[in-house]
Amino acid sequence: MTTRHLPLLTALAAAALLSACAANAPATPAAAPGTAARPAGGHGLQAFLGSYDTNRDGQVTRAEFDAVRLQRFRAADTNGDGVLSEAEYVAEFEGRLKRQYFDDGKQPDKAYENSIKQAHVRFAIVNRARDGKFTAAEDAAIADKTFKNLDTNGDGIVSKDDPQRPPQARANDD
Ligand SMILES: [Ca+2]
Ligand SMILES: [Ca+2]
Ligand SMILES: [Ca+2]
Repeated sequence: MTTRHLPLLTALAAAALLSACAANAPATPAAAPGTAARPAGGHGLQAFLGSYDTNRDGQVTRAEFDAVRLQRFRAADTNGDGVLSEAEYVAEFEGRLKRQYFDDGKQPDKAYENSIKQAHVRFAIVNRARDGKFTAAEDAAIADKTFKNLDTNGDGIVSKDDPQRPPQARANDD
């Protein structure tokens, strides 16, 4: 999925990586645009199940995934105009990150600051129209891609039965 994207996206992703490295933050795997809304600070299948498996049966159906995404989008839209501004988008992410730090008994640190910076970068990526308004339709398009990337056996359910490819392998094919 690397070659067909706009050079600007690549540049933005590179900028995010560079700033993360410059601050000696723990290396975060390159965040592909398709994985933009992954759980705060979490990676992989476990984090995905933790966020979206609402009935805790060990698998995430498309209905569960879509319901949580929509709920999250609506909760983030604090002024209720149906779209997310950059501030709303980042605030929603920061809320989840804060909760996670609290749950882990950690204080905000350098990695925390970097995560917030990356959220700003991600907004520029997900807001494809560059109008400062992240729409539910834009979110749905990303969600679709995220789900299909994880549902590697293509049965419409994300579970441990889906062999997960390492991020590197995922970045190099399409
Ligand atoms: Ca479930
Ligand atoms: Ca809004
Ligand atoms: Ca599956």
